[in-house]
Amino acid sequence: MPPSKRNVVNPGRNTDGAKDKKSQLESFSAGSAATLTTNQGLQIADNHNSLKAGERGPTLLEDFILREKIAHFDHERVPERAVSARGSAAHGYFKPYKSMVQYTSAAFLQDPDVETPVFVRFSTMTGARGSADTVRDTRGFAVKFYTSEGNYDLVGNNMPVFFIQDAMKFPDLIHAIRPEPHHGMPQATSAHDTFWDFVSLMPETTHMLMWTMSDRAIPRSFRMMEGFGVHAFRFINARGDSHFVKFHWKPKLGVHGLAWDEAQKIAGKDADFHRRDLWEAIESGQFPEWELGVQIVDEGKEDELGFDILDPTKLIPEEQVPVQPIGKLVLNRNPDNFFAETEQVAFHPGHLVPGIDFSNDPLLQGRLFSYTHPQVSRLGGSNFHEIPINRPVCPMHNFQRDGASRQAINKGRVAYEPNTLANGAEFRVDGGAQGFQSHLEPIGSSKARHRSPSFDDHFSQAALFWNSQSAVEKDHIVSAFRFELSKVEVSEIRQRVVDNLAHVDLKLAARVAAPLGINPPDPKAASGRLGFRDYRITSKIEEDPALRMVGRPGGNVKTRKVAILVADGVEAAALKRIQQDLVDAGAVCKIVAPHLGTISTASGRQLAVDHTFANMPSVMFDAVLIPGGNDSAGTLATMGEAVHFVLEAYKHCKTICAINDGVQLLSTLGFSLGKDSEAVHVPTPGVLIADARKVPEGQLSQDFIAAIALHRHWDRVNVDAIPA
Ligand code: HDE
Repeated sequence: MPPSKRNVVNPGRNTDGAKDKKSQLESFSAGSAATLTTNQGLQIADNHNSLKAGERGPTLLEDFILREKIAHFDHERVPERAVSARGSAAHGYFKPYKSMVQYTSAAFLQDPDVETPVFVRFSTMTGARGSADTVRDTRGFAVKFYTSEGNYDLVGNNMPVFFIQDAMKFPDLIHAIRPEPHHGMPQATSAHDTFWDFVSLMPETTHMLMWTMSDRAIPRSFRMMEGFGVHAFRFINARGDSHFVKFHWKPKLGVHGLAWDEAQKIAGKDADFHRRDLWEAIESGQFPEWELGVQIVDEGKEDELGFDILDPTKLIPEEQVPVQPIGKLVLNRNPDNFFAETEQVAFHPGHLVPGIDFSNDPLLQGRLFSYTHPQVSRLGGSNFHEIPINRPVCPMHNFQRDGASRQAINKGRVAYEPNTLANGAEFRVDGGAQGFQSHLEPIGSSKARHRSPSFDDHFSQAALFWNSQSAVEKDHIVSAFRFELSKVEVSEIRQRVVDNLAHVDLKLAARVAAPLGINPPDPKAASGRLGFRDYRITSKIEEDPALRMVGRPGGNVKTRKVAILVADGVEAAALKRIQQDLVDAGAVCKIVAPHLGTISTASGRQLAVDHTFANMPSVMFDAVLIPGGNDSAGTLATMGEAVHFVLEAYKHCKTICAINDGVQLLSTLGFSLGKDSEAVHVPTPGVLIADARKVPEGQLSQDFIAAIALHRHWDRVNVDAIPA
């Protein structure tokens, strides 16, 4: 096709696309009214009593009002998604930094003045709709862009690779990771025999296993996760040139994980932890932001990467191809109705716009068949695109007709193409230059049902990931493998996993194996096993700092939650100053006390209490402040709940600051005020013990804020010895 006939850039229709989607949704919204009616609009006089044959008689079949209400209730539930059932979503916008016209004709990537409305849904992969948020799992990161050329869905994850290389294995993977079919347990976790049985026989899963055993699988917040398109896609420009592209979402708040013990406790104390965190941040005006980044590889140069760009178990190291930031995503509005929006939104990697196209990644190709089916079964038929959250903001017209719950009233006698009867002239859509044009990739090969040998390397990037981790992150990965495998009952499975891990790193495998009651790892054990490829490429790089989470620059305290532990007699003066500084820096402070209501300060004022120790445990916070006041500290030091609060915060490596007498609460940890000359004593990373009289004004706040901004102090001493 001549260049002039290819996709013509159709720039955004206005600069306020975000408003278009909002007003579209508003036209469907319903509020409450002063009267109640049936679904037919008939006013209801009594919504408390059914119609009976006499006051104490049986209910009459005639009661159409009762029947309508109960019948609707009976059908309130729709099937949950087969994967990613548990999710949480928000509205926002995307804005490019500059025109990407050189690479793509996609309209939403052309004009830095155009905001494209988006709806983003985060999810866990494995658990049921009612499962907990903080389980160890991959997170979905699905973005629907309502562009001026139609909806574009970037349906990715918070990890840049996937377990398997070919769509054919997806049902097996999901059957293995889900609750075991005979007894339906365990929920939302991979820590059981069937998962590890499957992955131990599928060494291509090894790289993804490294990611899921890392702290990436227990994010502190959706707002602190990276996102990845995973597969290679294509950018196509107006001349029809193709470049391979990998998509990245980089969170403004950094990439942070929970401690594993903390994640498990949160799952019980607040199963909605991530959902609540996203909701509250948006409600409070602290809008989460990500940068969209791309790694672009010239078509024809992909062989120089040293691995197959079509293999979804491989990432392109950022050291090899840097990520260019091309725009920003801001989430600034919570949904009005969870079911109507978050539950009914229908993503599909095949929702594409001109200027973007697929690669032949066999996992991506399989996804293109899959996503319509669950929407049809979940959302009641083939008209799910008419549900408000799924409608494009640009005009939509075709001759698809009828079906369950059809909304559009298509007028006229013409429901076919070509035709002359619609407008008197011939209407024919056949080889036009406008609209979506598939990339014309030359294909000249025979059919083949086998894996390309270029997919045979299963370990080199798992090793790259391992080598790129900091020492504490390595410790966490080892602990995660140990935890999961210790739940596996069949010892041969445990053995197979560590024998595979020996191909990543022998020391890693030996550390994992040590407490599992099995033999030391044997790298030779797997040789000859079906599915095992003794083939390894030489990575062009040894380490990639972008693969670690710890030690990245630029942390801050925005939206970090600080617990202030008080009882009657607390010294409020120093506390008020620090509290104000924290709030000014964007942190959220909550007063935790033995009871709700107020407590009396040392100077006789009243301080309002937000939470009690019983209703708000330490795992809900990022940092702890213990103000001075002999009576307050003395009371807290005798309360088991308060002592446990700080022990647990210490064990989870959170920043703790005690002022003056507040240090009494840390005596179980063996900490006391520093030497006479010391204003702020730091006995171990992230523990600040201050003598308020000696600290210069503002200094303590600064030190405390800087320590919280580091997220966690994973290298803290004696953590394993602390009972909490
Ligand atoms: Fe999905 N996936 N998937 N997936 N996926 C679904 O679609 C599927 C894959 C991802 O918030 C389902 O509407 C197959 C990779 C996300 O609504 C289903 C294969 C990645 C979401 C489906 C994959 C994903 C889904 C379930 C292998 C990361 C949630 C309900 C060929 C790049 C989207 C639905 C949301 C959802 C199938 C592989 C991400 C069953 C067959 C790889 C984030 O259609």
